[in-house]
Amino acid sequence: MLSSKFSQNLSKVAKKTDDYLKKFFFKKNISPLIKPMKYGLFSGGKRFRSAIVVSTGKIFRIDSKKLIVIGAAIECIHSYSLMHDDLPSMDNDSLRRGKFSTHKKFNEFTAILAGNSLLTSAFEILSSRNLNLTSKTKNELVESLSLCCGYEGLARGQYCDLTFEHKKISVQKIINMQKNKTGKLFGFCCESVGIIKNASFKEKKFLKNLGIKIGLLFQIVDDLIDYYGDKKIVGKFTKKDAVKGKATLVNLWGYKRSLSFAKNLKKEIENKILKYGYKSNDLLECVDFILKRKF
Ligand code: GRG
Repeated sequence: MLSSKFSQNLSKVAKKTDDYLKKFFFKKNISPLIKPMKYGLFSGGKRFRSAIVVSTGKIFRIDSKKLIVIGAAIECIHSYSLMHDDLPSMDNDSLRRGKFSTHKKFNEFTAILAGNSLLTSAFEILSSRNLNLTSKTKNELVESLSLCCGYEGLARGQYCDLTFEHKKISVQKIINMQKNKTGKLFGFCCESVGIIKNASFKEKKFLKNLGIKIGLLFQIVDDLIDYYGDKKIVGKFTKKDAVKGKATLVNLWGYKRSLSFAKNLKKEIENKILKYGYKSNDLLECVDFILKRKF
């Protein structure tokens, strides 16, 4: 069972993130791309990445307003990645978050351009004057987010995910692909807090690796949900990974062994977080949610 305190916290963070994003895009209705961008962005995502930023920030007592801005930038990139992931040339999915994927609702070129625009919006948000951080800190945030999205991060992971289809891929290669595809953005969720705090290089690296492991766990559970989940609850078609010959632990090992791997990974993550003591309770709740989630 999900703790009601966690559900309330997640809803609060989701609302604050959405409020920020609605305000950010409010005055920008002049572009015809705003409508498909908003469609992809406000289609009912959990805003879990934003919750990871806020919970990690709590450990270091960082002003939650700044954390919401960082979370909003990350959610733009996350929504962009889903819009492109659903395209016919990628995973070819017509359903996302219980609604038509953006290219089904509009068309392919619109989904590509609206996605690209959400990517650049993330950097517009991070470099904005309204974000009360020094230029040095903003530069570091922009540099780190750029690295985690592109050829060494999400795009690389997605490239491997697609090229690995219907091939026999080793466990280590699957894990590396998932760390890039999903883990790196979670890595930035945690590392960004260290950057704002002006933490040591060692601490920032620790936070980044912690986030990558959290993201890996999130992806493995996503694959478990694809195996057993209900389309109505998940908001997208399930049982696709087997048909597509996706390189996942579930397809390689089966459900039981993958679940046991996920449980051990969760323990490893919890042990790492414990060094922060009681201030890390919210982050521990987030990690707990990952294995309990049904959507
Ligand atoms: C984004 C820079 C960039 C490149 C595009 C298309 C692509 C490269 C990457 C796709 C990566 C991808 C789709 C990863 C899947 C991650 C995942 C488990 C998504 C589901 O996340 P939830 O459950 O979704 O948080 P909601 O709908 O709640 O937001």
